[in-house]
Amino acid sequence: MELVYLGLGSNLAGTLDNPKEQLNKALQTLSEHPKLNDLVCSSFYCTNPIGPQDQPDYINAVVRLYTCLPPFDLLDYLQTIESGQERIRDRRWGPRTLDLDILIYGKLVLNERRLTIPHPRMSERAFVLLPMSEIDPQLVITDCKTVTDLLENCLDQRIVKLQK
Ligand code: 5RW
Ligand code: CA
Ligand code: CA
Repeated sequence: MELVYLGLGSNLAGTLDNPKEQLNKALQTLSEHPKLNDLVCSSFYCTNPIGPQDQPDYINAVVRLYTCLPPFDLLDYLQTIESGQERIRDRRWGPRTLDLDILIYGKLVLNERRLTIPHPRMSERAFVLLPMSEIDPQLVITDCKTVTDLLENCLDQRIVKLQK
């Protein structure tokens, strides 16, 4: 079994009521997979968009789980969930109903066209680090720094914890 952290994001309601429901639906689907075990989800956070600014705020969260799925099988499953929730691949870094990213997969380091692990920008994003620190504040990311250490460089990014 590998310890995996996923990033969840949404800033479009799609056919649901709001982006929060997109995350709730994705969580439900993730938890139904027989090979994704012991899911723990952080709080949801409302976050200013990073990248293009002409889009709504995001709802972001992080999930920790255990799995025996190989990384590309896990990626396939995440992309199936994204498609099932009407993700439209419009422009790069544009708004979306659902984004599911593999942030960390055990101790794996991978640089391939479809998949880079650890996620290349996670160590500078409050919308990843703050929810992650809720689950595992002492988690070591880049072989030297903890999530909590890395968060210190992200204090300028606006992020608001939502009530559960
Ligand atoms: C684009 C990440 C540029 C880093 C991207 C960049 C987001 C987001 C994106 C998300 C928030 C990817 N995804 N902003 N921007 N939350 N708040 O999930 F430098 S696009
Ligand atoms: Ca992403
Ligand atoms: Ca993605």
